[in-house]
Amino acid sequence: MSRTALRICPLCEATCGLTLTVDGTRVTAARGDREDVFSRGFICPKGASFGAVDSDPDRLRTPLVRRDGELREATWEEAFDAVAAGIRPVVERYGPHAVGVVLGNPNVHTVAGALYPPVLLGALGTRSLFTASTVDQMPKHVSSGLLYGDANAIPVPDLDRTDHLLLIGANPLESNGSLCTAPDFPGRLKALKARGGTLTVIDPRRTRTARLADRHVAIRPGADALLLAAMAHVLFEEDLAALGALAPHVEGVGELAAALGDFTPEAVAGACDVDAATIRALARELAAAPTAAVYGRIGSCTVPHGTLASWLVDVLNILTGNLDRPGGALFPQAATDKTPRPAGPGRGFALGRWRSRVSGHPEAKGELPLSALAEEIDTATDEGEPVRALVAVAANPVLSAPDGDRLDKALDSLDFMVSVDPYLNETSRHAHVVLPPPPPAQSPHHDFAFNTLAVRNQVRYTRPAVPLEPGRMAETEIMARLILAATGMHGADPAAVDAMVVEQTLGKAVQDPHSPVHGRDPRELAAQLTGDNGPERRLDMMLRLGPYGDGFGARPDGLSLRLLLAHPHGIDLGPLRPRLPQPLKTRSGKVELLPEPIAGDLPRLRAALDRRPDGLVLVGRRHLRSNNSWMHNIPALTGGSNRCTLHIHPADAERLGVRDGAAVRVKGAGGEVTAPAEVTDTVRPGVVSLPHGWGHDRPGTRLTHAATVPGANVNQLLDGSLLDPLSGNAVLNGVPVVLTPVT
Ligand SMILES: Nc1nc2c(c(=O)[nH]1)N[C@H]1C(S)=C(S)[C@@H](COP(=O)(O)OP(=O)(O)OC[C@H]3O[C@@H](n4cnc5c(=O)[nH]c(N)nc54)[C@H](O)[C@@H]3O)O[C@H]1N2
Ligand SMILES: Nc1nc2c(c(=O)[nH]1)N[C@H]1C(S)=C(S)[C@@H](COP(=O)(O)OP(=O)(O)OC[C@H]3O[C@@H](n4cnc5c(=O)[nH]c(N)nc54)[C@H](O)[C@@H]3O)O[C@H]1N2
Ligand code: SF4
Ligand SMILES: [Mo]
Repeated sequence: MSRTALRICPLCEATCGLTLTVDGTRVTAARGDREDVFSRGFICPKGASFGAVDSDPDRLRTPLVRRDGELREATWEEAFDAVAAGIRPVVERYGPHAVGVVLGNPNVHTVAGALYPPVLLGALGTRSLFTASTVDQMPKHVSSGLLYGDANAIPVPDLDRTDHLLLIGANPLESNGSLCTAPDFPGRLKALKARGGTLTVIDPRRTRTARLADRHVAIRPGADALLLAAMAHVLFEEDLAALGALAPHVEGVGELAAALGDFTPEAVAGACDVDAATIRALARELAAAPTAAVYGRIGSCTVPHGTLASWLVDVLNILTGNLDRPGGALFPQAATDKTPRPAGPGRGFALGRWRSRVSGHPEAKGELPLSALAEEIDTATDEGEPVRALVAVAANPVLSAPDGDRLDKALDSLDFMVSVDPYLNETSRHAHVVLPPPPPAQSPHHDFAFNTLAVRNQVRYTRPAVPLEPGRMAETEIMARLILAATGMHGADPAAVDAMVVEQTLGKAVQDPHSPVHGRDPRELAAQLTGDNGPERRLDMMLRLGPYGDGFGARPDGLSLRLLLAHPHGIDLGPLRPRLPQPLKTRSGKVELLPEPIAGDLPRLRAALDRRPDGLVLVGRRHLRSNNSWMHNIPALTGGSNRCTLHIHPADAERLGVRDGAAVRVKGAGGEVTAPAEVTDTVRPGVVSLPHGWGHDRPGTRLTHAATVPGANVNQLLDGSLLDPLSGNAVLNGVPVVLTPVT
């Protein structure tokens, strides 16, 4: 007998509500949940393959523990014994920083990934933290930290109400959006056009998104910060800057105008390969639109001036009065956000509080660059101990980060490594212990991360659609036990981890004069929490303390887990609303338009005015049916146009003697790879494109299907030395490469 169950899709940032068909314990179909308050029935091909992703036979069912060099199936007890025995001696002998933690992208797609890594890091006290953020959006965090005093205060474009959208280095028709959570992003762009709005896309490739645009500007990769600086320059020069209601909340406008003096459209045109008239037109259109939003993503972040480009995106929104107004770019307010404090000066954002041991990279948001992970393991210095033990959670840096070959060797040299991962893949094959989480249908879901980036305030929670299979352990429990094993409390009740967090959080809340529970007894509050388990009680607590919460009775209509469970399709909390100055945590209490670290980085941008790459540069691309490195094992999601080919413009192909379909050798600073050429004029001349996440040809993995079409690892072309200096983010786009046809 089949039944249906609701499950929020964890396969990309759009967070669509799915209706799963379940036969016994197997998901046999997935369709869009038409009653979902946010996604209203939308589904994409990846979501439709939820059942195949969920039931992939290569998913690990039991823990693996290395014995005599071989990873073998083991019991959970043996696995956690091995974790405790592996990590504790390293901490005791070499100190906490010798234990590295690597957190990958799926942590933002799981309940466990939101609730437990912060506890692990707090308890370990290590500074050796590396995450997927530094191969992704760290420039945006740094820019927000400096502008607003809060690295997580990221404005999102008001897709459904804007009159003019300027997309930079984003391809939501393939990615379904990022740092802008919007189920059916493509439909929302079409609606923008249908209501008479305009769409402009800046991308060196004529993507599916670019084809939808009213204007597509095929910029030279890596030059966006220059183009955006020139647009801001035009706003000042032509007296188009109009902050409107923002003016009292912003400082540094005059200083900014002076700092951008050199960046005229004529001065940047050569480096951008965009003519000055077009740049002026982009600025004028932005200023003239009744409302407008500038939005930048991967192509604007993973470049040498990623922080400056990310900052300039917000600068343009601010100068045109579009920040924090409907139709512009606004700060969402999620249901699990902390109790909003009253507006006023905050503690500000600090960068570089410590530095990486080998190359001296400054920390950003408590993290060191993922590009520096290999050297932090394989290089001894007088500065301290190398990383000798590693905890990797949902991370595959061997494919996702620069120079996987070096990282491969470094991981092999570790005293101990544990991976929390459903697959034995390029990274987890190096672990001494692999702890496999259950498939998504057996896990609960709430979008702690993405609701803070959503184009509409809403809240949804789905319990596991299918009960845990015998022998499985919830990922939340795996993480709680891992924390205990890593911090000297091996064998304690995992519920103690949640209880401790509840006690600490409520203890703080009752002392906070702005909290709805100020002055109450934390034990009385803890006793009121509902939920079947620790993570549910923590969700209940966060909802009740949050901006829409019931305040444990203070606002009886407010949110709680109980109310959320009574609304299985979610609760709509309304459109994005202006919030300034409340979100600001800068020392001045204002938006600090020209922060010192940014001003200090402008000379480097000025130096780029004269730069013209003389050879080919590489950019990435995403395919709708893929997701980073871990979905190539699903037959339904591979094949067709989802292939690891090198896109090359016909003019370049002709000049270099590259034939369509023939193998080409691509050489970069970190190594070389071979891929079949796909000659296409969707890339601009001078640019070639390879997707990332491929290269499934390493031994010792269990990815049966992926190994049959392994593709090439584009990140082997990088040596890890190219970074955006302020954020430590890897440069993944606009990288110089040399091609030779394979004969
Ligand atoms: N050249 C180039 N490189 C890039 C990019 C690019 O555009 N170009 N993009 C970068 C970006 S944006 C990102 S975010 C990174 C991603 O980098 P990573 O996070 O390292 O890679 P992913 O492939 O997302 O998956 C990480 C791991 O999570 C595991 N996993 C899947 N589901 C779960 C789960 O529910 N629980 C747990 N514990 N594990 C799970 C997978 O098996 C996989 O091993 O890659 C970056 N690398
Ligand atoms: N289908 C699918 N969806 C995904 C993912 C996936 O792997 N597959 N990954 C998820 C993740 S982790 C993330 S972070 C998001 C990313 O979401 P997006 O940022 O929308 O992803 P991309 O498709 O990589 O789009 C980046 C675009 O930038 C362009 N570009 C490259 N260099 C430059 C440059 O210098 N300047 C400009 N202006 N453009 C440039 C590229 O040609 C590309 O079209 O997608 C998420 N969704
Ligand atoms: S768009 Fe993203 S969240 Fe929605 S169904 Fe597709 S993969 Fe899932
Ligand atoms: Mo990402």
